[in-house]
Amino acid sequence: MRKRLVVALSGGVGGAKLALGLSRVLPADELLVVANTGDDFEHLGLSISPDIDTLTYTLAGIDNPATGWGRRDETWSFMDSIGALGGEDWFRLGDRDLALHVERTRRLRLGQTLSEVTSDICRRLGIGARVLPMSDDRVRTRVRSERGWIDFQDYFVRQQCRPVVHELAFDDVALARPQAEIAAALRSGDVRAVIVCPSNPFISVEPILAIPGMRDAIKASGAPVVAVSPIIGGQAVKGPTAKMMRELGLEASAAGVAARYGDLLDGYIVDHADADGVGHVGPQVTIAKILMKTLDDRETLARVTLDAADALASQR
Ligand code: FO1
Repeated sequence: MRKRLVVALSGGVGGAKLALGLSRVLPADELLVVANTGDDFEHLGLSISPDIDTLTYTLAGIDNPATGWGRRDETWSFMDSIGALGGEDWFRLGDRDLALHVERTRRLRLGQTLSEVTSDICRRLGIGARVLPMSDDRVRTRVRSERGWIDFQDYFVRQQCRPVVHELAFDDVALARPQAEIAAALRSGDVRAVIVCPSNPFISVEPILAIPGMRDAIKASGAPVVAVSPIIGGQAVKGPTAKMMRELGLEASAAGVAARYGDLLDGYIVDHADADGVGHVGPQVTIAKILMKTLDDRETLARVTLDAADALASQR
């Protein structure tokens, strides 16, 4: 019986790009995308899940191509009015995007789980693949800078990643349980590959792996685990990955990211620019073009990643 299911771990804009590539080369029922929820926060009285929404909008083809987050064809009347009233307008919520946050908040207050809300929104947006939060329990990423602990979105958006990061914490992760369908999928024996998307390892992937039982479930799935480097030529494609690695005293390189994942990885997809630096990393390296500018780039990288996983599986 051929193993069918691809489980992708994703957060942020880079992860969503590869998730889109995977969704275009796999049947809908063969892709389950695990969304980081450590970036979630309450803002303006709303429950906001940025990485879920970035995945949802991207897979639905309604993402803002310029930013990678939020929706295309947006209007900003609400933000303009909030600003005029002296309210908080540093976290940009477009009028169409705002409706999602208001509706999700309403349903969560009714007692629905984040998974139930997310699944229904994906269905309404015509997304066939499963997009699920890593857990239905609350996890919050916080950053310790020279001025003490700050919430993630305050660091990432309001302060535009300027503070120096001395430490990261995922509050309440020790109490969080892997989302039920994800845990069941990993136990099914039906997993073809676990793909770690090119997301920031610290803020997008480690919250997922820090959930008790998640890392073990991935390893026990029997599937090859293949990551795509989020670093090209020593630089992050987007966001603070390289800066964070330097501030945390780590080597800001593709090899440094592989080392961070430890023994989790069986395969690692690295750009030509970093081919020389990854000779000594543990996982089996595949050199490919990993900068995704076009839709075709996304699909090609998805195929390269799946081929690497299949090759590893056949070696078992
Ligand atoms: N990122 C920004 O840099 N500035 C914003 O104003 C902003 C608003 C925003 C609204 C909704 C949403 O889903 C994401 C948004 N993001 C914004 C991105 C978000 O902060 C990051 O994508 C993740 O939290 C980190 O990957």
